[in-house]
Amino acid sequence: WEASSFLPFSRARIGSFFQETPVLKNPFLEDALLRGYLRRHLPQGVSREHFLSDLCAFGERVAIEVDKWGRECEVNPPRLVHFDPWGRRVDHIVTSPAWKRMKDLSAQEGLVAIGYERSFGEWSRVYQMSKLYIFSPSAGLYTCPLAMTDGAAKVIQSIGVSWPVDEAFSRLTTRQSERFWTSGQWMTERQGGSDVATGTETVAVSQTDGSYKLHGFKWFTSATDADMTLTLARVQDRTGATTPGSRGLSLFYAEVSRDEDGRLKGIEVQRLKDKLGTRQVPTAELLLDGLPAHRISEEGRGVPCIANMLTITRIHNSISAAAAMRRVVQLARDYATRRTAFGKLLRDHPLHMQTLARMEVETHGAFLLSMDVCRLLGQEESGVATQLDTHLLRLLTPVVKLYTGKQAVAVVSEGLESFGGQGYIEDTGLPGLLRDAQVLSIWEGTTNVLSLDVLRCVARTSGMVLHAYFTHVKLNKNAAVSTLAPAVKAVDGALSQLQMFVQEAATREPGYLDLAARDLAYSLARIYAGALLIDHACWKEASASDTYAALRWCEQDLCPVVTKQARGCYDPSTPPLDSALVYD
Ligand code: UCC
Ligand code: FAD
Repeated sequence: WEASSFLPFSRARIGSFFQETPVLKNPFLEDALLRGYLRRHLPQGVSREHFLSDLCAFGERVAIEVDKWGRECEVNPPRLVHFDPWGRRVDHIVTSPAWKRMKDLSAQEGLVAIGYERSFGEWSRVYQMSKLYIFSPSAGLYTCPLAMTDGAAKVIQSIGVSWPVDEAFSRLTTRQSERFWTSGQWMTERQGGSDVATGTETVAVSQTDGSYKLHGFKWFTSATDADMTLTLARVQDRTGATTPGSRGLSLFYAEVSRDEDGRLKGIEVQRLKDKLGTRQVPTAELLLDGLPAHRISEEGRGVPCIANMLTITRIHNSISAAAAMRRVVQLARDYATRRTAFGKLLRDHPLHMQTLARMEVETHGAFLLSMDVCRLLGQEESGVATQLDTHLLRLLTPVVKLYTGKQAVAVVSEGLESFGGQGYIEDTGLPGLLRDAQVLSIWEGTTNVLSLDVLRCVARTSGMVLHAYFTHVKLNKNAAVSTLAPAVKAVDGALSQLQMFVQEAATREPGYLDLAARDLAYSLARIYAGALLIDHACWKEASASDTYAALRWCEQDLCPVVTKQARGCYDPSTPPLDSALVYD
């Protein structure tokens, strides 16, 4: 008689129950909304079939192969080697093999190229961004260099593809992995990431051949293993003087290269940042000590010139935000079919399903907002956009970036909880999703800075961007007499309230709108998403869930700026009260 043979817990025996893990399935096939959106919008024909079958094949590859590389990027983060064994300064950023595989894959799959080949006309951006949406949560943040690469290509295209940036353009947009380059975007300095006009200390010293050498310190440079960069600096005149503020900033193109001794030309990598998330990406502090560069904007027009890059990277950010939400929902709903609590599967607990459904509603909104911006971008680039479309793109780019960035943190955080304690366990890969979501509202412009950008673009266009917004948010007449009626009523009402707010706010004291900026941006996002959800639910092939999602979305406060106004939140008396409260 051996006592141990009857005991389920002894020595190496740790019990017989092991929880089944959540399984990542093909993210394209698993995404009814993405597939529905594409079926609804893409014109029928050969291209459409190619488009959809490519996405399906890519989705399979992401689930089976790429997701593992993404995890490898996370557990094998980049490191900086300052010196070689003999003491020579080399500043090598050592990245994982998986990170390098991501670069090759990105070129081969055309993750930047598709946007420039334009084989699908005005739908090329939707195609490219659909691929990135599928890729993003498995990409080990390789989407970060891709966003900047796309942004750099866009800037080059906008100024004209000629020397000295023609070779760069062809490399940024190639599908040949051995030729493919990525780009950095070096804007932030120690004094300012939002306020680059004040914060930029980097100077550009002109050389006799017409080129420049840059001297300065870039405080945040992501994906610093890039082959080139676009960066801002102030041109020095003969006396060494520079022009302060935004009007003193010019845009420069620089290649990141090494001399015969293997040293970076004109760059010292000071250190890599120790970050909450995005650990897969090398983010460095760089001393620019005579970096050879070419000025590619007119003198003093650096910010408007790099704005094209900001537009692209902000759209990528929105897509990644929606994708993070989609991924956590996909994993959570799979897990709910495998995990039992209180005698039944999680999927059979109505309260748990309500929680996941709320996450799904947010994901619906984020997806439709982000894709609509991609649609507008594609239209603009293929010359079919109206002036109103162009205005709408300008307005919605910051609105959608700031709104989806915040949604992603909330939804991914809720998503982690749906795995219980396992959501907090590092090697499930789930905590990384939350860490990486947190950056989405910080880089490429914080929530407040983008809210103020919205106000500035309204002012600069004399309200034309808002006119475009109010013109575009048209509600389907049939929807008003269907089950969607409550949603239509809510959006209609919120839209009228918003219109009244805008008219009234224009008459208020300076600073009033600044205080309302964030709530205004949220209102613009929620109302627009409501209209998109209703519109999608009106599609003849829409599902009952599409209708349900629209109804649920429109139950929230769609116009918080009016709700808060009514509570006096923007009155001149509030700033001192806010300050007093904060510093009490
Ligand atoms: O964070 C960074 C990279 C991270 C990695 C990328 C990952 C991407 C996603 C990946 C997904 C996983 S790079 C750093 C990003 N930095 C920012 O976003 C800066 C945030 N600050 C702003 O956006 C500010 O609003 C500034 C810097 C643009 C403000 O500049 P100024 O010069 O002080 O302000 P102004 O006066 O508003 O703008 C000057 C000119 C104006 O044109 P003109 O002179 O013709 O009137 C503006 O209309 O620039 C024009 N402009 C724009 N045009 C300014 N912003 C824009 C815009 N967004 N679009 C078009
Ligand atoms: P600040 O401007 O100091 O902002 C601090 C706070 O003040 C924020 O909450 C902001 O919203 C608020 N605030 C600022 N101005 C106002 C205002 N007028 N009204 C109300 N509120 C305001 N930058 C690059 O150039 N290239 C990169 O590759 C890059 N990579 C990055 C990678 C990571 C992981 C991170 C975290 C950052 C990266 N950045 C990069 C920098 C990033 O773009 C900036 O950190 C960001 O734009 C904010 O700038 P800041 O850090 O100077 O914050």
